[in-house]
Formats: sequence, structure tokens, C-alpha cells
Amino acid sequence: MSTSLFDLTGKIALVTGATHGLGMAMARGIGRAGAKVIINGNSSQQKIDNAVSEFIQEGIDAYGYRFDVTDEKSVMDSVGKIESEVGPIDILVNNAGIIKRTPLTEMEVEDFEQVINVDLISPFIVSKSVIKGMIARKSGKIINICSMMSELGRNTVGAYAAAKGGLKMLTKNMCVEWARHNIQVNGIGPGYFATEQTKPIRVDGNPFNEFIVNRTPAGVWGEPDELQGTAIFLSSKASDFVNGQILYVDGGILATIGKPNNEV
Ligand code: GCO
Repeated sequence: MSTSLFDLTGKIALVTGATHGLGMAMARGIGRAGAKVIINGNSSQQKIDNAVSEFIQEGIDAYGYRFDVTDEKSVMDSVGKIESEVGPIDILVNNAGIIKRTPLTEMEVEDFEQVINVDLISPFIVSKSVIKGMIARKSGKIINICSMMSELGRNTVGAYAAAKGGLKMLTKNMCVEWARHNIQVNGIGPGYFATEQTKPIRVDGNPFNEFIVNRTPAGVWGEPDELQGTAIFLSSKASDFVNGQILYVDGGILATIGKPNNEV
């Protein structure tokens, strides 16, 4: 009998794009809270195997499944395999995502489409495969990983902002359609975190690095593990009446218009 509102013992969580970065950190947090964790990736089986063995060494009950989240048939087949081999998916974290930093005037249409496919359409595809079981069981948690770009634009990330802005509204619409089945659908909007994805804009000397530190009231880049608490909260009983919300974990970025460089 779980005693804590935040205890995920007995739950099964699928986290897409969880072989590295924020996805892996959130999957680790959800696992540490007691859930069985299904790690999805599509780049290499070795990366999936490495992540699974790392989690198992830490005492987390982890499994790995490689599938392309943009391929509906592959997703449906994989979800079916997961639910027969591991068990029903109680928690889905749609984390898999890509970014292409190119000015819109120079961006090829196929590049724009690829960002939309991975960052916006795949959460729909994976949720559509998982939701049938959740509705049948009248219980489920879906967490869509949004972004600062769900609220703000910036040069060179137009496709990503369009996708993440759309994912914010898709989250709200999933809530509207599925809340009646005791399914909670929320988003997490990470601020600027120190990951491989942000490495190119975080290197010392890159003006963007100083800009972000200055633009973030906390004055630092986030560390991936700092997303774990929010991921556990939105996966747990503690958030059973929270629905259609995007929780921004951003060190205060969205609370401020910023400050002059020389202001303390
Ligand atoms: C960028 C960054 C951002 C962050 C994150 C912010 O190029 O501006 O990569 O997109 O990764 O999405 O929430």
C-alpha cells in the first residue's frame, strides 16, 4: 500500500527519447519514485542498452524498447509489445524531440516538417496508441515536454517554437477530451538546461550563454535532475486534479522581461 502521494510503486512509465538529457533525467526520477521505467530511443540499441543497465545498477526496474515515435505502425506494435511483455502503461512522458536552429528565410520545408513531425505529431501518435488502455482502465497520466518556446520566440528556432506552441495547445485539448476518463494530461516547460541539445549555445564565450544567465532570475542554467520533482508530481496521485496545465521549470525566465547587463 503506497503511503506517499508521490509514490509511483506499481506504476509503469514509458518515457520517449530517454537515453540521454532531460528525458533520461526525468525517467530516472520517475524510476527512483518506484515506477517500472520503459526507456525508448531510436538512434541506437547500444544507447538504449546502456541507459537500461545504468538504471538497473541504480536499483530501478528498467526496460528498453527501440522505435521511431514518428512511425505510427512501429509505435502501435511497440506499445502492444510493451503492454504484453511488461504491463499496462500508466504514465507516458512524450519527451522525444529535435531542434534545428536555422533562420526561417533559410530553412528548407522538409527540415521544418521534420521538426513538426518529431516534436508535435509524435506526441499525438504515441498518446493515441497508449490512450486506449488508459481509457479502458479509467486511469492514466500523460506529460508532454513543452519548452520556453511554447510561450516565447527567438531567432532561428521558428519550427521548434511552432511545434512546442502547438504541443502546449495539444496538451490542453487532450485534457479536454480525456479528463472524463480520469486521465490527467499536463506539460512540463523546461527553461534553459545544461544538456547536449543546448551545448552548442552554452559554450564559454558564446554570447547566448551570458544572455541566458542574465535572462534567468536564478542566474544559472538548469541541471537536468532539477526536472525530476515536477515529473514525479505530474506522474503521481498528488496531481490527480491537475489537468491541462503547463508547469514551467525555468528558474524564473517567464516571470521577467529581463534586465540590463550591468544591473545586479
Ligand atoms: C534554444 C534552446 C531552447 C531550449 C529549450 C528551452 O535553442 O533556444 O535549445 O530551445 O532547448 O527548449 O525551453
